[in-house]
Amino acid sequence: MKIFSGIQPSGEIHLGNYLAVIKQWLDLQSKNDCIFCIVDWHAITVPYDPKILQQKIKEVAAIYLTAGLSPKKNIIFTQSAVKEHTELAWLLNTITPIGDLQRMTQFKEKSAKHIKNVCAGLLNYPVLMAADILLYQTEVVPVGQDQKQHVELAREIARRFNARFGDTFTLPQARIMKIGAKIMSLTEPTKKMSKSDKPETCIGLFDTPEQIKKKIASATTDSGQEIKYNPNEKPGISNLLTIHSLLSNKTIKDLENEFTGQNYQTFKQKLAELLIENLEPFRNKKSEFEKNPAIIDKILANGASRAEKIAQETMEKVRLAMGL
Ligand code: ATP
Ligand code: LTN
Repeated sequence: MKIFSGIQPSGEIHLGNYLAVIKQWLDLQSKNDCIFCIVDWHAITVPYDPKILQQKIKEVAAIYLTAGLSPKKNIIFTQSAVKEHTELAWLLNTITPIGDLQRMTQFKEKSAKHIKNVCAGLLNYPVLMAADILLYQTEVVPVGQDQKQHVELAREIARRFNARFGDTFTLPQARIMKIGAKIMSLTEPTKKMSKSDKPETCIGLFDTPEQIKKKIASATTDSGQEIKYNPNEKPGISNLLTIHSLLSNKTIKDLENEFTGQNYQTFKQKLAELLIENLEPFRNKKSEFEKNPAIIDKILANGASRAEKIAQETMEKVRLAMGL
């Protein structure tokens, strides 16, 4: 199957990105044609620091590689290196009703958060995302729960384009994990863990053991002391159980049994140990890539030239279909 997905080079890549998305990519890479993108044009739709954007792009690439994504088997590249993404986004803008964009949950949330800086790019964000997906005739888009609505819109845009200009695009669909599709904030477990929130709300993949211990120890838990999964009544401990389950490959039921009669503090200590162990490769490899940034530049350049070939083929079809 043809797979496409991406992560924005904004903020610190966190456990939610890793458990809900990168882990899916790792499962998919052996049997599918996968493209993993670093979506820098999406990251600049909210205020950002141009001086550190390139460093952030490399950091995301380092995370992809450290997690175990193969640059030979998969195409790994930066969105802005393939100009066809903007060309297709513009063309798709002409068939996308503004109303569809205004009702997107992410647009409503982000425009409320950045009230003084609501640019047209933030509204058109899902059209660029549709272009990313449709350029590569993608069948499956592995993402977290919050991006499902955008993938559905991409499918609708493709359907509309095909109906108006003739069969051109494959209709994509989202792939979402059954457990862990939405990892919650450590301090406000009814909100999703997000890159753009304060550091104490999320575990970054490069966090030190001390930071991990501190953040888990102060993660919000619920009233009572029982280690029981119940996202409505006990969102804090349920989120921590989900994280444990995804890292240890134990079911939530098994974890509830294992921790029967124990308190939150003991559970949190065990979870912190598990996180420290699982994130160790990220901390170690980060310095390796920092010492030799040329490796990453080469991988991204190679990925961009492979991606560009596919993107150009699609664009030829699109221009012809639209009479351009
Ligand atoms: P921001 O919150 O600042 O928009 P983000 O943390 O959502 O950033 P993205 O680059 O937008 O990061 O997301 C990359 C991928 O990670 C997307 O597929 C998204 O659905 C997924 N994702 C992000 N946060 C979570 C989370 N808390 N739980 C599960 N998946 C998540
Ligand atoms: N909007 C996504 C990032 C993204 C993406 C994509 C994901 C941009 N283009 C194409 C999958 C496919 C987000 O995670 N916020």
